[in-house]
Amino acid sequence: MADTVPLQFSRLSDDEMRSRASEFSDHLRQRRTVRDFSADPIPDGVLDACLLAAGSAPNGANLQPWHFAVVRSPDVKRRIREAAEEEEREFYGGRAPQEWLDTLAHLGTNAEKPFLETAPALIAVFQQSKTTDEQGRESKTYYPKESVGLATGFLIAALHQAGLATLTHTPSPMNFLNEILKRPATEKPFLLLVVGYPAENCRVPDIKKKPLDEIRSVH
Ligand code: IYR
Repeated sequence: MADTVPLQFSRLSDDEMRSRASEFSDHLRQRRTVRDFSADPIPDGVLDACLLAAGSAPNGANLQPWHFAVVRSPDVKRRIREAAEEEEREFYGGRAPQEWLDTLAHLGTNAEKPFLETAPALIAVFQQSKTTDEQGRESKTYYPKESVGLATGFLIAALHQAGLATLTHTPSPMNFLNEILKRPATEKPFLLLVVGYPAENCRVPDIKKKPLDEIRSVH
């Protein structure tokens, strides 16, 4: 058992809880996936603060089985775009079953991914199957996919809170990310996050989220 420290936690009034919950909810509900990015740079320090938030996510045995590769180099972004578009051309050109393409059609996506070069930053999120714990011992990780999913959720929320737009991009397979970013085979690409500001006059699909009574039951 690790040493213990006092929990930092402050209880809020009922009213304060309700107003914080609804303000946070309203703010997160404004987030939209953006596919049309401006090239404007991100201020120094913003991404690192968001990554620290991501790294605080709950995870299996506190092994923190994630790695975030931040890409700002135009040359590396270009190589990622070329490799992703190659996969996407196969996906849209035959690999994806027609049923999948039909379900996706309303989003208007295709194999062209110019945002991978336009956006000021890409964050490749990797899931580690092995990691080194605080004592320097190598360990197999537990619940790596769930852990990395939670960390990515924290990251997307933090980036939104910081005033940045994101796109969750998952070219499949994404193994080219290991090669380009020189990550070991024990790390599996989980998601490629495109980060920046929306282009001027950016438009997004007119889609709706399910209402509460469709996503929750009370027991
Ligand atoms: N990875 C492809 C296809 C795609 C799949 C789903 I499911 C989406 O919600 C969006 C896109 C692409 O990025 O175009």
